[in-house]
Amino acid sequence: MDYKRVLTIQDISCVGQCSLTVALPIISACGVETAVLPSSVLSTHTGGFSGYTFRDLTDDIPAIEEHWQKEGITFDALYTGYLGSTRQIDMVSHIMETCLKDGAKTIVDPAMADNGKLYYGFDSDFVKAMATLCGKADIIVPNITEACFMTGVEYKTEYDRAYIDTILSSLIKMGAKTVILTGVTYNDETTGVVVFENGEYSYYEHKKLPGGCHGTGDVYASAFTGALMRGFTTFDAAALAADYTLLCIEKTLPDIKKHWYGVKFETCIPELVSMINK
Ligand code: PXL
Repeated sequence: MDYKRVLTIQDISCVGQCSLTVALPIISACGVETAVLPSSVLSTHTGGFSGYTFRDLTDDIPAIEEHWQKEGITFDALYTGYLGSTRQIDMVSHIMETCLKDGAKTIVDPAMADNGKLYYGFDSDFVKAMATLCGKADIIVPNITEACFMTGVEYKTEYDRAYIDTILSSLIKMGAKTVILTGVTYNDETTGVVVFENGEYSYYEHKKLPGGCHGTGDVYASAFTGALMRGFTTFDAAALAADYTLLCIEKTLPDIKKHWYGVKFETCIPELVSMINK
């Protein structure tokens, strides 16, 4: 088996099933070495808890990068999720240039917004910086809200293919290369992900569940990264990640009142391992 090493940069929310506590187990379960660079430590994520702690680790990043350079440590891919500041985004851009092997893939999930709103603490300067980072990445994994914030396209909850095409062309104008646009819904029964690669649109459509959960974007982008590193095509990795995320949501929904803060992705890891090794 081809053994790949991915670096993922995002926060650690100690409790809340998102960012690194999701990326590390999911990418590892895919059979891929997963190095982490925690950008900050929070007691919980910011989506529904109050009074959480926040330790910014930005100042530690340059020394970590320098040490890796001294040791000759490089990565086959870089996958970024939630980042805490524009300064952190600049540092991630630098790491893209110094710590990756030739031909390494860069995957950016601009984790900063959902359902038409920015997450707590983000502003238009952050959106601009994230759009610049997305312009440098090989693959971006935004939801419709994030895509709209970065491109200035009006956010809509009901739309047609022409609206999605407008978002895609605006992302390409911004500098994006391959786009995986999540949560694209054209009718009441189904939803899916759009894969836009080499100017070609494809759509992986699947059933729509009666509710959503916090943290599904992180589960999705992590499974996508793991599958891509295991040699799946972009479309097949996007489809596998959708199937896995759906399974995780299905396992969580019956208990959503108590378990409102994340998805029970651990319960579906055996299925993820089978899907990856098929
Ligand atoms: O990508 C989700 C996420 C990650 N990290 C932190 C968050 C959130 C979403 O709310 O608050 C700290």
